[in-house]
Amino acid sequence: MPRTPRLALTVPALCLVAALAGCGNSGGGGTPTATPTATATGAAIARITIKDFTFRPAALTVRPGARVTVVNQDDVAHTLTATGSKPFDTGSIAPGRSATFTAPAKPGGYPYLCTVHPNMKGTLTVR
Ligand SMILES: [Cu+2]
Repeated sequence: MPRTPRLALTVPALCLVAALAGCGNSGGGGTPTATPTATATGAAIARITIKDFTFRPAALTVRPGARVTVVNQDDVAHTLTATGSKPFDTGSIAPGRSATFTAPAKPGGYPYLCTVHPNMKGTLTVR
């Protein structure tokens, strides 16, 4: 069969590529595309990682109303809960999962802790 149209091969190949791209988007809720930075001053997305019962970084400065993603890399659940009137609180974050909260609009220092392990502490600074 010398006359097999080439299209028959290229079209399914394109479909496969599209399927793979879609798959990467919805697969397992894994890694955000944001580059990890220790301090996120002025950045739209800030990030705090919990590992070995420690908030990293323990002190982070963000803009008012910034979105802060908290990633739990431990094998137990943690929370990131502001003290006092709780202007932010992720609730329980399961092992290997992440949560996002919105930083307060009012500039200042906001101490927080893990309600499960109150010895875990950190401070979010808004300015
Ligand atoms: Cu904890």
